[in-house]
Amino acid sequence: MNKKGFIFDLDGVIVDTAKYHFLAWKKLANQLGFKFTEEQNEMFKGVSRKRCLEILLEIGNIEATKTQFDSWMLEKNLDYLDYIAKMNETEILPDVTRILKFLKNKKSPIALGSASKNAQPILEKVKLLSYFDVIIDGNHVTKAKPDPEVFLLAAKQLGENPQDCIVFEDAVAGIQAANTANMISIGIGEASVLNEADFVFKDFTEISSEFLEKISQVKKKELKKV
Ligand code: B16
Ligand code: MG
Repeated sequence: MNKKGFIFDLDGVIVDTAKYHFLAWKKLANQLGFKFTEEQNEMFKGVSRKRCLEILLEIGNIEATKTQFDSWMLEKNLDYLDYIAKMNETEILPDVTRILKFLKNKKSPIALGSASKNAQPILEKVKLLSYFDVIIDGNHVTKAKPDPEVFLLAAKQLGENPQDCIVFEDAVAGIQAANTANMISIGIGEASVLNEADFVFKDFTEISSEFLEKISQVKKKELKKV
């Protein structure tokens, strides 16, 4: 297997922390006097914390002062951290560990490319931190997906050319970021939603070692050969 770099998004790819984000945002919305639904929470996937609060306040039609905005962001994060504190290995999504073990055995460089500022503690809680050579998260970037900054920085720190990187993502904005970075994009989720991805799988149980070996031999522009 060639030395391709593999970059994983966190929420929706490695663990399903979206449910905890939802509970924390819902609590804040209810406190501010309006409802927040799971359907609305879909808009928050892959989106930065600050942008999520902006969208939430648009939904509730609420104007906030800078002080209120900052304190609501902090409050939401503290509630979210309470959920994170209780996480363990059982929350790793199906076959993620198998794929990470396979790549590690092949000595493939592995990075995390996530919008979350809580990425490192989450990986520690689920005991996956040691698989990652590089962690790029919301603390390291200034531009949110679909900007490719997070993935380009991950490639740089892995010492890989972007065209030698493969990204696993569950959010449309993340797939767009990977494509703009000229990386092979693999969507994890619904094909109808992630239709801009080079490949889409429902989850990692559908990804074989043979497939990983094959895409490791090609660049994005040669994908038709796979
Ligand atoms: P935090 P990802 C994203 O993670 C989540 O999908 C998104 O809902 C969340 O707002 C964002 O992280 C920021 O998270 O509040 O922990 O900094 O999918 O990019 O791994
Ligand atoms: Mg995600």
